Amino acid sequence: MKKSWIAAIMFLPGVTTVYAQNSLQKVYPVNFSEVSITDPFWKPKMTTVATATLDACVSYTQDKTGRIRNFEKAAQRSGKHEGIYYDDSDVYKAIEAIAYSLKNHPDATLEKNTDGWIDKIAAAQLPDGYLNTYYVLTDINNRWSDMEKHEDYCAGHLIEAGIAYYNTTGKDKLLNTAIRFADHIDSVFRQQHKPWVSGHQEIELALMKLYHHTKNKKYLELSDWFLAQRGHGYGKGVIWDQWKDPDYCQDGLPVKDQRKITGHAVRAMYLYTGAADVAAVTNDTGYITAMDAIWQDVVFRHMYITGGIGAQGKNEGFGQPYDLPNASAYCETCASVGMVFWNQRMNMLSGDAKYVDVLERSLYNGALDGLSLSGDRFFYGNPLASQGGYNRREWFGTACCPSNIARLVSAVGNYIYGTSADAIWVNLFAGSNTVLQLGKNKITVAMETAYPWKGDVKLMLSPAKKQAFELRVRIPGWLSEPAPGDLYRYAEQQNSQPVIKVNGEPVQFDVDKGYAVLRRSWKKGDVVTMELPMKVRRILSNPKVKQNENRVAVQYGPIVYCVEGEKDVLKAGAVILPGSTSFELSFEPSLLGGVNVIRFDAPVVTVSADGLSVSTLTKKITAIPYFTWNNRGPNDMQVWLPTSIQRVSVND
Ligand code: FUB
Ligand code: ZN
Repeated sequence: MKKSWIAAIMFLPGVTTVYAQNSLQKVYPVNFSEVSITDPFWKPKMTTVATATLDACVSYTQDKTGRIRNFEKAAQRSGKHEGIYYDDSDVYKAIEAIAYSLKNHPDATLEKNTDGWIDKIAAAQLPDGYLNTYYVLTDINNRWSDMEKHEDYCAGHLIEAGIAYYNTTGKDKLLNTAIRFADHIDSVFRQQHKPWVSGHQEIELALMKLYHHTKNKKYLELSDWFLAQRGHGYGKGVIWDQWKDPDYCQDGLPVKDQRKITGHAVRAMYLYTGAADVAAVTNDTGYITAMDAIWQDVVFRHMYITGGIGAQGKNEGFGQPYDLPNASAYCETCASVGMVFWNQRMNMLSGDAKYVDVLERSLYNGALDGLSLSGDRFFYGNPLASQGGYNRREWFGTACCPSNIARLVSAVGNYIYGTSADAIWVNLFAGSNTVLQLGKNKITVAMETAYPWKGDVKLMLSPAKKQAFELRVRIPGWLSEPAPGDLYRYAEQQNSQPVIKVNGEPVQFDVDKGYAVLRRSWKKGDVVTMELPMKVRRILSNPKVKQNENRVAVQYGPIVYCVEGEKDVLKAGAVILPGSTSFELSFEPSLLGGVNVIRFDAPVVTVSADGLSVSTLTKKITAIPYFTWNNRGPNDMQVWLPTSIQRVSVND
């Protein structure tokens, strides 16, 4: 197949973005390293990750489990492998998170310790470039025999870590180790036309980062090659031979022929992120056609109101359309992180704000829920209802989620701004400063906001020289609907629009794919303000979601709320929210790190002491942001509240 390779695009700090002619890519995300976060919501979270989450990752990786010891032993080529065959990836993901965090929180001790890890990792690499402690310490002759054994997945995380660490520190040891492993994979498989279906996708997106970093087309070709391996019956290993379920890892059909979401949620998200990255460079519309359909399937039929995905534990992934159990919702933290990655890429390819709407929902709800406010406790799954026995934990045997949420939060600056040849794009609302290159001009941009608690956003633009360009500001989709498609709708329809002013004067604006487009010649000191009318909204599910029948969820801005129980005082499952309920909103600075709460009078079901009669008592209920639940002890919780007594229970 003939491919038209497009000019390389660099996301590296200080490197001017090249807008490829005729490229399918519409938006070029601004890298987090170019964005300084001043935001009252995100900055404290980044500090918590730097001070608590990374400590947890380091101590569990290095001291409390054998992950680093595995590298020490592999360097000696002897010793017993500790843990699970994919544990190397946790070390790499922790390094990536550390690298992002060091950018904003320099920490010489942490950096020195990480340098020590990197020495051990590099020492464990075999002379031919292969690097995997599980096979080095078990039977190296078995390597590359079971496509599910995550060798390429670990390679992908090594590549991401190597690039991140180089970008922050300028140290290239890990990056060079990663490049040698990537070259090994290329020579063993692609160059020899030997089939290999990744049993857990990740390497595709990582190779695309390596391609952008090195500008070496080999990595782009290898990434595309990995994508093209799927769907031809090449799979070999437990997924294929024992479970007989190629759809589990999206290998039932060639990627370009896929139209429905299947299987393991994290695998799917990483696959489509990589496919979008490839398509953005090769202009391969086959991937885009497939992903448009798959995205609709995910968002219209499989997505929780929290932006979480993957309803089932049994495959850590997708079930039947509209089957969205709440108490048993799997909604792995990593899957929400993957939703952020993939939706950013879909926005980049389309310039359509609907993808950022979904990204925002997953980020502020499904993903953030994975991290305790203290930063050192984690949810692996993120259910939408609990009887009280489900709590964040310090760590997990399979520990993919902690470092994943750490790397996402540390690099949240990745999702705020974008540029294109003649436009600046504002996607997320977060206090920040950046300097963007537009043509030969530099535009200093500052944003101030109390989002997500308030809807006022202030943008200050100062081009070095006066310049005409478009400022494209996302009009959040939650103003008119909870999510694209008809899976959810507001109980009270109300299509509110923002008020936008430039230098204090209200302006008319066109709306293009969910963005307010402000065209003018911008000059130093221009100020744009946007008022997003926020109000408490009640959300109903599509009736096909049986679990949410006669239930309602509550949202304010992008934040989904829940009711949390209180021992001996309130059972979340007993709270009813009838249609007539009126709400009071208030910001509570000292509650749960400072949050908006929603108060309402609600009938609460009480059962008589003899258990024979049931009545309701009106109580004042305080709903809290879903992502903050389980920070006040092991309480019960519910997102979808019954509208009448008939539906009372913590549903599943
Ligand atoms: O297999 C590696 C990671 O562990 C997956 O992404 C998670 O779903 C968990 O299974
Ligand atoms: Zn995970």
